[in-house]
Amino acid sequence: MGKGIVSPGFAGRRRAEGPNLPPGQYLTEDFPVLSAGPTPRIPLDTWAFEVITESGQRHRWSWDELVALPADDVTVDIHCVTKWSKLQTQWRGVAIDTFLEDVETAADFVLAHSYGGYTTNVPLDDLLDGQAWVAYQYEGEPVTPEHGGPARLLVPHLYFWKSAKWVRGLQMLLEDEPGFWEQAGYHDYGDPWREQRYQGD
Ligand SMILES: Nc1nc2c(c(=O)[nH]1)N[C@H]1C(S)=C(S)[C@@H](COP(=O)(O)O)O[C@H]1N2
Ligand SMILES: [Mo]
Repeated sequence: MGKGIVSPGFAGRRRAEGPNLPPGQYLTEDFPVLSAGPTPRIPLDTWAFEVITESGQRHRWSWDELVALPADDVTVDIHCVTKWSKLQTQWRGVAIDTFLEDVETAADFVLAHSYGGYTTNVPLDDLLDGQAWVAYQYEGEPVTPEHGGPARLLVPHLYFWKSAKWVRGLQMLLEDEPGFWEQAGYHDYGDPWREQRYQGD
């Protein structure tokens, strides 16, 4: 993602457009909140994350099981389709690879589901090999409800609408199925570096 090209001493708020900024994006230091509906509040004792295969098998993790899994601390740039980008955000979360270790699937596609009903689709390959996480800490603190806590999907190499807040599960699919924004005309894949904002881009 071009990290390290800009020297640390130059990483201040006045950094101009550069190799870290996809086309059409501007930098922001704030962390805007973008939610299509009300913020769900999910108590940790009822929270769960599920992987559901195309044959209907369910794999489930409670909150305590989630936080007991090996976690990664990652620093990533995030890019919203409304054109803000935020560089070097820090998260702690569990790689999607970890949840899929014992899951048998022939699926090529995933539909992520959130508490509250939001959905978004991502090719399975884009969630593997340390490219995506279920993130539960942001900058060393629990992810706030507005930003998707208790836990959100983090898929930083795609536009940020793919990073489902309040994630509750991943549904494995043999055929691609558009999610909430994709049905509304946003791009099926959403690569910020190719500026895939809308269908047809
Ligand atoms: N469940 C859910 N996840 C969501 C959204 C949403 O409305 N609901 N908005 C998406 C969009 S468009 C963006 S840009 C990011 C915003 O995350 P933030 O509010 O933490 O900045 O969340 C994404 N994930
Ligand atoms: Mo967004």
